[in-house]
Amino acid sequence: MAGLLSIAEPNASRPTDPIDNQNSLNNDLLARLATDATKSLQASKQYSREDIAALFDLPLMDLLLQAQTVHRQHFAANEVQISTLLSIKTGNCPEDCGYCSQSGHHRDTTKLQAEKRLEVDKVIAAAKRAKATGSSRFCMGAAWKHPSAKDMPYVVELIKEVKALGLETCMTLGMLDTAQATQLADAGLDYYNHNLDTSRRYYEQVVSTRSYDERLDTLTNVRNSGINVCSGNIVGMGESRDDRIDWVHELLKMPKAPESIPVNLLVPIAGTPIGDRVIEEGQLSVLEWIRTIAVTRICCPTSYVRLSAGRESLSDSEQALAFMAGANSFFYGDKLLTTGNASQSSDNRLMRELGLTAQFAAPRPPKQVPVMDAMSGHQSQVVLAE
Ligand code: SAM
Ligand code: DTB
Ligand code: SF4
Repeated sequence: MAGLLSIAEPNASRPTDPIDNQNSLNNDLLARLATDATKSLQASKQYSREDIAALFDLPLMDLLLQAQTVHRQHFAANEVQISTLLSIKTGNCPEDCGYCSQSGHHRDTTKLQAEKRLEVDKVIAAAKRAKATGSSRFCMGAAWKHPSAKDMPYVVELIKEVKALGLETCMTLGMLDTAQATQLADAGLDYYNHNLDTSRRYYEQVVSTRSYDERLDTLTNVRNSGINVCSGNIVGMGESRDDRIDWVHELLKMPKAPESIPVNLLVPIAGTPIGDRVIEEGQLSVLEWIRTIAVTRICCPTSYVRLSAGRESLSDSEQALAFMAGANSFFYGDKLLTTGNASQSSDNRLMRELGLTAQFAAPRPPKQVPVMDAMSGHQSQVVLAE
């Protein structure tokens, strides 16, 4: 157990009270965590819903220390993956997500200026700028329920051209069927982002135009296509701690945890139902977002956990705590999709001050298929041309 927490023996002479009971529960969990962390990379399977709830309940410093310990067992301690985001089709989305500036359902109140598909050369110019400033992944987002047949050649061209620059590619285009997922995989897409956003229970208070199961179906199609899965949440929409626990539990119920997990902090956008409510009632404590990051890190030890929306409003110290909690990826660039992001200059300074370095791109290996030699019966892997 070298390097892990030392667990204090409970003091038998003290009377038991609810706090003592909680502490001994925490100590049991910490002892198990210390053992689990030395086991296989599949540790994510081992946490039950009760375990996840107990992790959220840990004293913050215990939780942070444990999360940072798990982080260091699987990743270079001070290395972060850097992505840049670009909206390739903005606004007028037919979905009614209660937090989103881009929903057509809220356009009279958000007054967001909708835009058509961005021309390929403009996307490529933005990707080149992202590469020049140190990003290893370029993420393209479109405000669609799902891509249409006529959108597919456009997104396939973007994937190929962005990859040719030596960048990893990520897209978030709404729902995908199996054929679309395969088409994107064949084009070489490295990651597909599709967030569950919250628990199954709270989801229906957030969006009414699609179901949680439809979200899970797309994630299954992405996983089966061989594209890496990027799937995260939003913290601070008015959901409860139980909803955050259930969201983590959903990740663990998947056949494999997502390779990338963005933990968004709600950006309350005036004119959206959820944004307006949060602006009026006040935001959730940032420490609860940090707890969510730490629990996600412990439960999904080999996933990249990304600081996504919400960084613009955070102090250096709050962001440092988020990295301490095991986050190892963030969006770089002055804009997210429609809202501002922490500025590049403040991120450069923060990385220097924290001693963080950028990880270089590691594109998804080419697709391989098993083939059998008809004469000898010998099986081998063949690399498909992209
Ligand atoms: N339309 C696609 C979809 O919904 O999958 C892709 C774009 S959508 C904007 C991507 C994600 O951004 C959402 O799932 C949500 O998690 C996040 N997001 C959108 N608006 C946000 C906000 N105001 N604050 C925090 N996260 C937000
Ligand atoms: C994700 O989880 N967060 C990013 C990315 N995936 C596409 C989007 C954040 C959007 C924040 C609000 C906006 O800029 O419109
Ligand atoms: Fe559309 Fe995505 Fe915004 Fe929902 S989150 S309204 S699907 S762009």
